Amino acid sequence: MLRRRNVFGTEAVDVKPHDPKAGTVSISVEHAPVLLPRETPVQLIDETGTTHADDTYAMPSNERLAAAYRALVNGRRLNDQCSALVRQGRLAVYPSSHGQEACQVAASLVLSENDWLFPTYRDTVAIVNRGVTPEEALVLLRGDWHSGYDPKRTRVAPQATPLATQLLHAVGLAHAATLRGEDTVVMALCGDGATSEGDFHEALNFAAVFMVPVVFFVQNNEFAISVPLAKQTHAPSLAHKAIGYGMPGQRVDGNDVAAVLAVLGEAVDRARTGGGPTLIEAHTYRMQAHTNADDDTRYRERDEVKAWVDRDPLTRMRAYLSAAGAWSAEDDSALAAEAETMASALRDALNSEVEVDPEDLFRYVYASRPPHLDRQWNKLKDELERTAAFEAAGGAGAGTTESGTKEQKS
Ligand SMILES: Cc1ncc(C[n+]2csc(CCOP(=O)(O)OP(=O)(O)O)c2C)c(N)n1
Ligand SMILES: [Mg+2]
Repeated sequence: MLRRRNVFGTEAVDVKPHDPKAGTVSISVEHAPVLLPRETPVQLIDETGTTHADDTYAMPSNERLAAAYRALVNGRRLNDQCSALVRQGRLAVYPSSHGQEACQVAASLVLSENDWLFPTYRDTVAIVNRGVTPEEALVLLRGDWHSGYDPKRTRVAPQATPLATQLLHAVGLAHAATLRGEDTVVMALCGDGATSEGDFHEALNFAAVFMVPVVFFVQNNEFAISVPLAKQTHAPSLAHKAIGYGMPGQRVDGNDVAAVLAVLGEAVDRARTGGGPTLIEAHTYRMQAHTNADDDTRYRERDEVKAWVDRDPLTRMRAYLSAAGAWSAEDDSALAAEAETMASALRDALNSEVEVDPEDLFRYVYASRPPHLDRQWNKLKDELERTAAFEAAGGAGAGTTESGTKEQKS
């Protein structure tokens, strides 16, 4: 018999360990209701900056909220700078988390140094907040061939583009850490669309059965490119899926950084003290298009977007901190200067030209290169050599030489 923490309190409950031979189950039906999320998302500060006391989740300290607000403002500046760099041709693509910064910031702030973060393509602000530099984070999105950072340095896995694949990796790493006796919790991020993937199911099922210390954090931003949530699932909420796996689920206002910090923090504590995984759904909104390659005016009304702009995560936190006497106009100026310094350094870094080796396109996938890739490389090499020879002979200007002009006339 194992002694595990009750999912919503410190009181322990006796549960039988899963033993397939004995046919026992890991949690009894009478405990099932504590796994259900709330009917309405947890909210500690509403869009006007007004507080709502909660019996389960305590308000974080003003010091912690001020640190979170600084990260929100820097995160917004990073998002908007990256979107501008796409338009300037300096980044190939940027999936912005503009509007989702409260989730981004809280997901990294609740982790300790030994913990790991498993992000998606949209989570650049979260990984920068954990210590990856903006320049490193953007190497992939500017079109280089690999991740620009060492995952082990900051304990941030590479940003995953194939949906939900990172959830399995996250569970594997967390399980391995437990077997080694390490004090490591893993935060695994995904979007609402990713919850329809088979990998999502497999990751949650494995994590629950083996009581793996992982927090699944779904940023429900209402869309998977142009597919709205209503076409994604018929579940009462995404957090309700947790009970099907036997883990607690919770819903939180994803634009209230105080609530996201409290709810994620509680789940991280539970994971760290042997209480197993949790599924958390943040209700937020993708305020901009999916990426620069998407036109969101084709599938959603401007009024809908405007209603979410009114629930901006930055505005309410500024209002709360100011009313609490924990933020001043001078703090605004200092923070704006800090954000501009970061944005300017990022522009400089991305305005420099990179030297890439075209053969890297064909390296590192196979130990020895198969014939079809060899043929492709030889074709490209030939093309590059002919271009180099053309440029060495004067390039486009070669046609203006005397002989070239004569040839053209003839
Ligand atoms: C396995 C897989 N299938 C399809 C895609 C194409 N795709 C890229 S982003 C995306 C939408 C994902 O939506 P969601 O999980 O809600 O994340 P969001 O982009 O809203 O952050 C899709 C379908 C993919 N990247 N991977
Ligand atoms: Mg989404």
